[in-house]
Amino acid sequence: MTTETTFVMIKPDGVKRALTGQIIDRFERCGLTVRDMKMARASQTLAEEHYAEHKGKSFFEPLVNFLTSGPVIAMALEGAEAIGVVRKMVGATQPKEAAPGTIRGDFCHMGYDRAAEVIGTMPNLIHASDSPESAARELALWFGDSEGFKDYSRCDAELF
Ligand code: FUP
Repeated sequence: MTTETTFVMIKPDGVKRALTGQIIDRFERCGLTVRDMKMARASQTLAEEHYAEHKGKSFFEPLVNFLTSGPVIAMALEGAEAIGVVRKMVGATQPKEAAPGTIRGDFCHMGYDRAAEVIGTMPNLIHASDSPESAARELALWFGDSEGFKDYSRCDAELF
């Protein structure tokens, strides 16, 4: 088992819907350790860099506008195979395809389709790194050189 740290962000729709506690609870319950966390408002530049892989696509501009439309919660989460585990917990990109039991599947309701049509991009609550390379890039982008709070262990760490 490889211990990994992944970058996770609750997007403006998740913050505005007051879902931050329920979402973070899921990660804590499955044994992940919070190494860093902050509430932040992405600048235009940060949002464009975060979604650089989508530059040039039709939804890029609405996506950046959406990400800068309100505060987000940015997190560094550590655990065994954390990158893949968190992606599974987040669910499919399109809310209507996200399985029940996943964060998007459980919290994105039918109104999300309409919202996507209106704003030109899918407001799907949460972002999570999809590979070790993107985790390293996104952690550096949002948290800089900081290693986060490496100096503590969960009280149940010995059990896992
Ligand atoms: P994910 O890794 O699941 O967040 O998905 P992507 O990196 O493929 O997409 C990033 C964001 O772009 C999504 F959260 C929503 C938006 N998007 C669209 O609006 N339309 C698309 O066709 C694909 C992505």
